[in-house]
Amino acid sequence: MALIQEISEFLQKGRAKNVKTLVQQALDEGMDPKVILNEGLLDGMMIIGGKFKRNEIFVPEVLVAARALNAGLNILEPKLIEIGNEPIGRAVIGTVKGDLHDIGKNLVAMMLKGAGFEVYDVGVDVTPEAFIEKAEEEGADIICMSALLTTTMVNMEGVVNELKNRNIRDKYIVMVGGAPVNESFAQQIGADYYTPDAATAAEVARVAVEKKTV
Ligand code: B1M
Repeated sequence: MALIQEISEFLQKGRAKNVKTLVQQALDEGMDPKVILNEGLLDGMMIIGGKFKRNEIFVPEVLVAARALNAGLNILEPKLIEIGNEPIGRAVIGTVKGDLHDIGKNLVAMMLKGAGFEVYDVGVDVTPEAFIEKAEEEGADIICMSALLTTTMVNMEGVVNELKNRNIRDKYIVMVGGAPVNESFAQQIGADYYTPDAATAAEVARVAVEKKTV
């Protein structure tokens, strides 16, 4: 079996140690780090995303695959920086003010990473100011907000309003999600996108950033 395919398959099985060893082996054999990233690691993570979306696998399997992805990325990152591999976009993600739920948000962050984004995770209970300051600091393309409580989803609007107050609303794509959130709520608060799950969030973010940069 080709080394690249083995990396993808071990990642899907969540075998972090094997992924780490094989990524190192691929580098030692002189393989292009971008090929290892795109056709090995990210390919495996996209397959996991698809299976999760179709309910063929569940949160624990996604988390172990994500751990394997991170193990591979840790080996690959210095090489990617060396050759100047540009991420497909930069995303700031967090759970909104008053809300401490982070499992879904972490899954979305991992899928974004798996889709080739540079991800800045600002954590939970995040104020509008903190979302925006991080986005400005890192030159983000997209701000991703998660909420799990009906009492906190309203705080998503605070971020959109604060972007408007600062006259920078058009600079950012705003995506919202989480169990109580839906399409009509997203439209009502002036967000650009609502997505129902982590895999869709990564797909939609990729397309939205591509559209933004053309
Ligand atoms: Co909380 N909790 N909780 N809780 N909790 C819920 C959400 C609740 C529905 C349980 C219930 O009553 N049936 C309820 C909310 C009711 C409501 O508002 N309608 C609730 C409550 C009330 C509370 C407390 C207020 C309880 C209390 O203290 N009285 C309290 C609030 C604390 C706070 O946040 N201030 C609280 C606390 C907690 C724990 C700390 C114990 C724990 C959180 C641990 C953690 O996250 N580290 C917890 C948990 C685990 C849950 C449940 C059981 C599971 C949530 C979860 O992780 N789901 C939840 C009940 C339930 O959902 N069945 C519940 C798995 C996760 C993968 O799904 O986050 O929906 P989810 O993410 C999905 C999608 O929504 C989407 O992608 C993910 C999967 O692909 N998605 C996005 C998420 N963010 C996205 C962003 C996007 C796009 C997609 O774009 C940016």
